[in-house]
Amino acid sequence: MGEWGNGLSLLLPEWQGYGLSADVSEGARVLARHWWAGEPHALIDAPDHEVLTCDDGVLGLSSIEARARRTLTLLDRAQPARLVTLGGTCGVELAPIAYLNERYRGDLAVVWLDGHADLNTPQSSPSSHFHGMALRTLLGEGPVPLVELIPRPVRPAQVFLVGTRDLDPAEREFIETSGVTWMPNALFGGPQALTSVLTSRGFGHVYVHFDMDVINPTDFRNALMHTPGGPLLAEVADVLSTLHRLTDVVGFSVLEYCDRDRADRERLLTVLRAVQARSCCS
Ligand SMILES: [Mn+2]
Repeated sequence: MGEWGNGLSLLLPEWQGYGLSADVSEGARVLARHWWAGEPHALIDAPDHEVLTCDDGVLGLSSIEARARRTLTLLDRAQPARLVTLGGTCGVELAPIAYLNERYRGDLAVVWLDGHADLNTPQSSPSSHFHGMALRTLLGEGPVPLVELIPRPVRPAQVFLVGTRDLDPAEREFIETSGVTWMPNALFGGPQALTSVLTSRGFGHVYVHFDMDVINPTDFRNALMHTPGGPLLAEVADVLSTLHRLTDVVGFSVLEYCDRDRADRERLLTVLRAVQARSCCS
């Protein structure tokens, strides 16, 4: 996708938010090679081998913080109006969403296409893995060194959890009390349910977070976390293309991809190329 217009493509192959495996680093690099095909992009690399320490309940916190700082510095200098991010884990979302939320002064709907809510705090997390805390941190509640990097926390009213179905008890409680919008079945039967809610709330800009584990694992094998249930890839593709057609998508991320099955890689690339064509021509 390269530096299209005043947009920037970011490759953030960080695995540290999951703590155990470098598969998602390789997955992000493989997707970048095929999807972006040599077009320019910014890279904040992560070492394949690193011994992580657990600080304040977060595995790899200092490693994650250093890369989030570098990414924010890069974005503040480049000042892109649009961003496409290939990660790594959901933990890489901190800098792209924090940057865009500040740039658009909170006029940003955050559509979280994910089997998980990523709404744990360091205290509630069963795993200490930051990728399960990324969205809560963006909402201003998370590990202090990371919260302090965020100029303008996301408000709960900006958040739309779509296809989300595997929740920890503390996440469920937060969803019920905070005012975030939870649409676990919004992708079944077409994208209208989601787009009409976004339109009625009056957002001028949209961020689309796409964790591979939103897809039903019986239909797609290349997600890091296999999460039972969920929409088919074709249903996700339908909502992605509709969002890009009907709303101003200023940020799009593709995360937690593991390059296990070649046919599934090709099916995903077909979807991503269709979305790309739409954003270029709109
Ligand atoms: Mn996730």
